[in-house]
Amino acid sequence: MKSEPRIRAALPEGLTPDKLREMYAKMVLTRLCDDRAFALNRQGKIPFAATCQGHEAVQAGAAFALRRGTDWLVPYYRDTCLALSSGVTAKEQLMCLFARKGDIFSSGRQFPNHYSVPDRQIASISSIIAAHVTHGVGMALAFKMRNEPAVVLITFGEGSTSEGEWHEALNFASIHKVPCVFLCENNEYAISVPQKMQMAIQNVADRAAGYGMPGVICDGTDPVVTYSCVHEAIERARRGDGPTLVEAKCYRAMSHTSDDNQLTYRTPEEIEAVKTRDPIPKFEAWLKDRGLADDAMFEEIREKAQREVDEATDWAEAQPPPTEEDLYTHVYASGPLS
Ligand SMILES: Cc1ncc(C[n+]2csc(CCOP(=O)(O)OP(=O)(O)O)c2C)c(N)n1
Repeated sequence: MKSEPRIRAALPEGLTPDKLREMYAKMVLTRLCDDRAFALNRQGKIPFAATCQGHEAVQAGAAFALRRGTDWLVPYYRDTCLALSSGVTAKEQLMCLFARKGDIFSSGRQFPNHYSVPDRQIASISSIIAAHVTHGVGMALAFKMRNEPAVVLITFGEGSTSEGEWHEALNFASIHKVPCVFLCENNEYAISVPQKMQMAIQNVADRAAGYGMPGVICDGTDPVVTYSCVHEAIERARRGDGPTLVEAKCYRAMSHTSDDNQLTYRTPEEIEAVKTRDPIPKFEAWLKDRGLADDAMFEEIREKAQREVDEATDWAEAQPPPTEEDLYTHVYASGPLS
């Protein structure tokens, strides 16, 4: 790592060589968790999984742009890497997939990636697509009214931008200069619906103009580029200059979920082509080019992540399932109602 001092000068504000390697490690950990989830599903051990393969770069870049302990994340169901990069552990991820009693996201109800981790500034997500965008704007408005420095990062896919609530949220946020950032992870599909059947424009970012906020496009297969765009948008929001819509162009490498078969709407050639855009080898090349990592380091990171996922799997599988009494946890208010 002899060239680090020279490289450091060229890195975006807030990114150090160690942070870049940590970012890479989170991307690898996410990929291995994702592979494990699908393998467990095919083994009949877990009923359902949602993939984030192809989204690792946009999510790692965005997570590292957040000010930990201050900023809030309002994610959607595809945000495994955002969550794992924001303090969620592989054990917690696996515990949720196995629907064990100790699942801290959804109390063993097995709706994967429906995070709710307030102690790590991750708000509960909504399965109703785009509904959480209004929730996130409401949170950001509260931070503004209380003069708190927090910025809220709200994520969603391009299909969600067809929902009325999405438009209402952006309109309101811009009028009131609410401290939030809207991050669209544009993977070109909403389940089986390609973007061209979803909207008559090429870029989701163009929608920002209709609400009087900046719309920025970034390469969502590059974590450093995404980090820079999201970081700039977050600091703009923190200064009180209002929200930004960032569109990170990425892709979905697998079927929508374990219940979907992408071969019913994608050609084998398209699926093959998508593999050439894998953000992990791309980031490896970026790190190597700058003398920030080498093959031995990648191997070490991969082995460590594999051990972590293996241990998390064995541990989570051995945990007890929820009991009958858990059926109503988080469904009705507990304690006396006043
Ligand atoms: C209001 C609503 N309509 C339909 C669905 C079913 N649904 C779940 S995910 C999804 C696709 C969303 O696509 P996009 O926002 O592009 O995100 P992606 O899954 O591609 O990451 C749909 C239509 C839903 N959950 N909520």
